[in-house]
Amino acid sequence: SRSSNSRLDWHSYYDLDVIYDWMKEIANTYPDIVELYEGGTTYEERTILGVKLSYKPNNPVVFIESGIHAREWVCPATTTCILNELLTSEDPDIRLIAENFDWHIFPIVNPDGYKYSFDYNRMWRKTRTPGDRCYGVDGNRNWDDRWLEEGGASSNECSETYAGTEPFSTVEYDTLAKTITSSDPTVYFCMHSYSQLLMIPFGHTLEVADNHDELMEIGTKAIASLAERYGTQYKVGPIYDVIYTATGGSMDWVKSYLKVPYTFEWELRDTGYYGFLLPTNQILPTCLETLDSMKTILLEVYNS
Ligand code: ING
Ligand code: ZN
Repeated sequence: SRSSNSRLDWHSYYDLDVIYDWMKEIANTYPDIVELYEGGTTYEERTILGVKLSYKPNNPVVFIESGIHAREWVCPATTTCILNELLTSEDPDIRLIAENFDWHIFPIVNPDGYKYSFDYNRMWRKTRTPGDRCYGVDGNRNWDDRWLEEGGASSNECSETYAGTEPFSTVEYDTLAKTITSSDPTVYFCMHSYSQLLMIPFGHTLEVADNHDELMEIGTKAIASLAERYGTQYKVGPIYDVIYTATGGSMDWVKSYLKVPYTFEWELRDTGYYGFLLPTNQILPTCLETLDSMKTILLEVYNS
């Protein structure tokens, strides 16, 4: 039996305002545990709204960044569903991870783009910053790590992977990076779709993280537990290996600049049949299997 905090039921995709209202509502419902917080601001002057979930002092921090790409709608849906599970689940392992980490959760770090994908163009990816000829910067190419260096990002403002005019040229990720820095995370999770991959650093080169073997070992266990529930098959590996070269990504910056030990990035369902247009009846299964993998990662971190 799944208790749900009204408004959202994870059988549909919801507009930005509905999701933000739900976040405000859970902050009111759980005033001792949930606190709203502003992770940054956007070009169109929206707030990048997040919540902090904390059951006790001195917990290590898990930061979740989701929805940097507008059209990847299953990401905000999954992230809000996971947030709801952390508050309502009675599974002892979920209670353990919920209560022994502090959670900084940002379901939609590109609210301008998300809104635009609802109202005007379902396939929108970037922010909504205007250029001379085209709109939008790719939020996952604008971070100050090998910015525009080795490939996989573009200097053409009309490209889907436009890196921006300089590192952190977007107010969105300039402000969000400061929030991440001050949250001092031990664990950093990013949510993307689609491809069914669990990725670790780096995107820029074959160079691997200093704790690559540990991340691979944990990631391998995580995709095994993800597969248990419905048989969904994932692959694990560095971004550069399993998907493509990309520079200026948030996880690479968090790993190389903040030296966060545990960094993982999901490419959620599916493998391309529906792609970004994942049917709504797959939201809840995607959430539950993703949480299974997250639980495995965090139990490993907790016991290490
Ligand atoms: N994929 C990611 C993208 O930004 C990625 C893959 C992850 C690249 C991390 C760089 C760093 O292109 C999607 N689906 O957006
Ligand atoms: Zn993405």
